[in-house]
Amino acid sequence: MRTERLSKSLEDAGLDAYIVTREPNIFYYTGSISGGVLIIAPDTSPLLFTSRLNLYIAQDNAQGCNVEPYTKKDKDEKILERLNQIAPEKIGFDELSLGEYKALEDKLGDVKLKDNPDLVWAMRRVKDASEQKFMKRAGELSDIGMEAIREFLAEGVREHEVAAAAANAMRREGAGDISFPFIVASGPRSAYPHAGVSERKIRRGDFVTIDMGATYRRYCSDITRTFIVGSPSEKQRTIYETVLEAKEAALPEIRESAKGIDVDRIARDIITKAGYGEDFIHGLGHGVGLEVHEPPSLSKRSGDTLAVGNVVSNEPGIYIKGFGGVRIEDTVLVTSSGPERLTNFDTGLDAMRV
Ligand SMILES: [Mn+2]
Repeated sequence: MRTERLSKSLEDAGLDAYIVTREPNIFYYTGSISGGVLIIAPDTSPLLFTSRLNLYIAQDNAQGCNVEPYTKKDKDEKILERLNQIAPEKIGFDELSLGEYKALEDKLGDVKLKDNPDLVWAMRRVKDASEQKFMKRAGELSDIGMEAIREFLAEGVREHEVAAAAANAMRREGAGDISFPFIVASGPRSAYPHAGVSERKIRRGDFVTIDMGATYRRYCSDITRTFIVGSPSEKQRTIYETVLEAKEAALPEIRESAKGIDVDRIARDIITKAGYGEDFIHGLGHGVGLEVHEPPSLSKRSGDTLAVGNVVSNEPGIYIKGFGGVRIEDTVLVTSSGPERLTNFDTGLDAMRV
């Protein structure tokens, strides 16, 4: 039980109890999508408080904990009552709003409240066998979505129609949802890493960058491909090949004990040598799991070291204002025998021409 593992990790962190409030964390520990407040302490059974609205789904799905309902009115009171039963000196938590923090601090007297989301992340960043299985399926589903886009994408269609084609294909095959709002960035808009989706009509000669993902059992995939409508210009070809080379050079470095900062540097050096260092305006990658952005990170400032079971994105990019941009991204699992791509859609420039 994950709740039991968290409970056992409290002592080393100098904590007597822990409050979980973030929805993905509640799901991670209990399997319930009800949200609520989970209170964990050694030698007591974990207790999930949830709203009356989500009580039945919590009762039916939550594992490794007892479930109790709260109303808006008695929520604080019930949580406080439970904490008083445990009588801790120091309580850790994943996330509390300033208001929640102050209200608790006020009523708890001498009890110390300590924010310690790392305790949860230490567990969540290492995906177990079942999580890896779900993430592989999420990766396959996003490949299916990208294939639907390749078939649909053409001069004259609009960005939002492109997104719809992929969402439909992924859902039909069993995706629970999309991992995050689509990015369909065509023409000059492909210079925006976070372009969203517009009504722009795709034109001949456009780069079209698609960044999207599917969820399976709530686990995310994250994939980006840049298509080219028609034939690439020489500059487009150079930029595309540079980004692809950077991504391919970084892939074998995504392995056990590698430092996030070093993996980023491998890709960044290639882009810098090609003269586009200033145009690679984000980190190389981020962790992926129940959330599409989580630890560990691959970047210039990363302090993370990769371990078996980590899942990270590998996504170099070049963005030139007024001209356009290219990003190519895969979701990658760190295994004991090296990196394993969870997204396997084509990357060669010829395969990206529509
Ligand atoms: Mn990403």
